[in-house]
Amino acid sequence: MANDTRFSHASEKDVTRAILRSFTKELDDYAESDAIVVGAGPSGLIAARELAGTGHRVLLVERNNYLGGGFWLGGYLMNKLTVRAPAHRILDEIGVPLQKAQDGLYVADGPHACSKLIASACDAGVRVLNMTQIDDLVLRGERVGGVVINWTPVEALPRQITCVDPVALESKVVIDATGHDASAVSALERRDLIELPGYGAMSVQDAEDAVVDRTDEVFPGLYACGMSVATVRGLPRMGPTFGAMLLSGRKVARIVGEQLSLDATVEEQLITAK
Ligand code: 48F
Repeated sequence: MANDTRFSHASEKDVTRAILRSFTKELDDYAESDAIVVGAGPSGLIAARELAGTGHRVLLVERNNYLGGGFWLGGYLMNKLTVRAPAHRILDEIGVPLQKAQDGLYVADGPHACSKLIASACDAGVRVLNMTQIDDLVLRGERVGGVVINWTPVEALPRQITCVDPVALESKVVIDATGHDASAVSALERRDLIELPGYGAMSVQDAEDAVVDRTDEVFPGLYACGMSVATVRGLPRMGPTFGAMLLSGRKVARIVGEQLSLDATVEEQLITAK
């Protein structure tokens, strides 16, 4: 009789091949996707989750090993997050316990909220490339058509000892969710295709509404959400309150989703007309 308390047999090469085949298959499948979200902070995680949840193929690219960006901590290394109404409803939806600090201001536990958000993005079907940094964009004429990536350790070493060419991934749209850096949009600034004013001084009260209001396409095929919107539009920073990250991520997913559906309809009509 089989003893089911013992591990089943697998040798070293079997383990290596299982990892390798699974990873390369996924990378092959996602060399072309509907949307690439750059940056796995709160805004990127929500944007990716909502787009994948509506049936789109979404790849999330993150330069760190861990996902979550600034969402593990609520500011000054204290792991309690604040969100203001109405954004608390998103945390409620994904099952994050909230404490009411005062009317319209809620506190969540950072590790609990962040891990739930990551899990909900993965559950929705988002695929992740971590330890991967985007250092440029693919441009097709006047439109963004993908990202140029390399391993983070390669990017972190001096060029003279890592002459490793990057590779590129194609997508219908790219979403810059890289926080204050606005890394994807910066690639256009380097070519004088866009101006990047940088974010302004902290104003909790004004910044959150402004970031959500200005969340949109910033260049054909390139969208921004979260703190990168503040950098791209010259808006105030909001400090350690995260409601605008969640609502901005949700808003960009809605705009991108509508655009992708519209493009698919036009494509179908063209095929039928042929
Ligand atoms: O900074 P981050 O959490 O961005 P966010 O979603 O949220 C901002 C808040 O955390 C906070 C705030 C509001 O309360 O002011 O700062 O806008 O996450 C950005 C993620 O993008 C990754 C980075 O490691 C982080 O996880 N990232 C940045 N540049 C690149 C990148 C790049 N070039 N390639 C890949 N990932």
